[in-house]
Amino acid sequence: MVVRKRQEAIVPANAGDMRGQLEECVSVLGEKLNGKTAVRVSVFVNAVENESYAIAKKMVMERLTEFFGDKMPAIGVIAQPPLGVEVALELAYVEESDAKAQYKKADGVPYVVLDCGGRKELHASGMAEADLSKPMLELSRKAFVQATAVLNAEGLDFSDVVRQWNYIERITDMQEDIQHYQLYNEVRNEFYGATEWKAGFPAATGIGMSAGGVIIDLVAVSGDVRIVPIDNPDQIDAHRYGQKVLVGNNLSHGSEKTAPQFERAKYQGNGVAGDLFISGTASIKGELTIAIDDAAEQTRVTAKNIDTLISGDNLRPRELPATDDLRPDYIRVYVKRHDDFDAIRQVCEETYSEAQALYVIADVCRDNLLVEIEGYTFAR
Ligand code: 3EB
Repeated sequence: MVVRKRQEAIVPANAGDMRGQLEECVSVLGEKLNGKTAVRVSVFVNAVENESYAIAKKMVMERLTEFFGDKMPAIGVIAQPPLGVEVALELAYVEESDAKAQYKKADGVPYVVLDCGGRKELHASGMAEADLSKPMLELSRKAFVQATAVLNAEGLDFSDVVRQWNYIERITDMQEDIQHYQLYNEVRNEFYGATEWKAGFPAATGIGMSAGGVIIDLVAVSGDVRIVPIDNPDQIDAHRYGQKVLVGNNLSHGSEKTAPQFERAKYQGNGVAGDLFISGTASIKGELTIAIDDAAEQTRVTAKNIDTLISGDNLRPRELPATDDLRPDYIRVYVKRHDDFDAIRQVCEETYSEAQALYVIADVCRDNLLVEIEGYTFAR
C-alpha cells in the first residue's frame, strides 16, 4: 500500500513575537493532527545569523518536544524567513489508519519509520553538525554522516532515498575560490559515490538559508515498491550540467566540478497509486537561466517546467498510473528578494489555485534565479 502524504502550511494569523506565533502554530498543529500521524514538521524561522538561529531552534525544539513527547516526527528548523511572520510550519502527515509509525533515533537524530505493509518508509530531518563555527566542508560532511547513520540503522543506503532537501548556508557565497554550493556538490558526490544507483538520484531541493550551516532532510523507501526517476524534456538533467554553469573551483582544484545529483521528479508507488515528488524547480531551460531580472516571468517559466514534468505526456511513456495531467497538491515557494514576493505570489495563486502554498525567503543556488518552486502530488 502506498500512503498519501498530506502537507499543510501553518502560518500564524496574529502579529507578535516568535514565541507567541510559535504558540499559535502549535495550537493549529494540534487541531490538524487530530487522528493523524505526523511524519515531518519543517519549521521556518526569521533568523539571519547563527546566534539568533540557535535561540530560535532551541525554542522550537523545546516546544515541539513538549508537544510530541515520545512520538517525535522528523523535525528540521530552517533559517528561511517565512513571508510576513516570524515562524511558520510545514506539516507532513498521513492518516493514522494508513500506516503503523515507529519513532526511533540514530546518532541523536529522531526519525519515523512507517510500516506500509511490505513497504517501509523512512522520514528523517534536521541532520546537521551542531557546532556551526566549523568550516563548510565539515558542516557538509557531518550532515551526510548523520544521514548515513540513520539510513544504515534501517538497513538502507542513499540509493533508497526518494526525496532529499539540501539546505546550504549562504549558498552562493565563495569560500576562497570555492562556492558553498559547489563544495556541497563535491561532498554529496563523496557520499553518493559509495552506493549503487538503481533508479536514479533522489528528487531534491538545493537551496540557501541565511544561517544554520548545512542541513539535510530525507525520505527513503524500501520493499515492494516501484521507483521511477522522471526527467524534463525542456531541462537538462542537473546531474549532466556542464562545467560552465557551475561556479568557481572544485575541492581538488583540477578535475571536473561535480554537478548537482538529483532528478527533476521521482515517483514511488505500486502501479496503482504513488507519491510524486517534484524537485526544486527554477527558471532554467536546457541548463541556462531564463527571464533574467523578471521575477513574474521566472515564476511562469518555473510553473511551465513543472507542468511539463508532471504532464500526462511525460508520465505516460514511463507507464505510471497517472495518465491525466496532474496538479501539485502542495507547493513550497522560495523567494529570493522580498520585493518580488507579490509578483511571485500572484503568478503562483493564478497557476496553482488548488494547491496549498508556503512562501519563504531564501537564496537560490544561482545569482540570477529569483524564485524556486518544489511540490508534491499523489498520483493515482
Ligand atoms: C536547478 O534546477 C535549481 O542541488 O539538490 C534544484 C533542486 C536545484 C535541487 C540540488 C538544486 C538542487 O539547478 C537548483
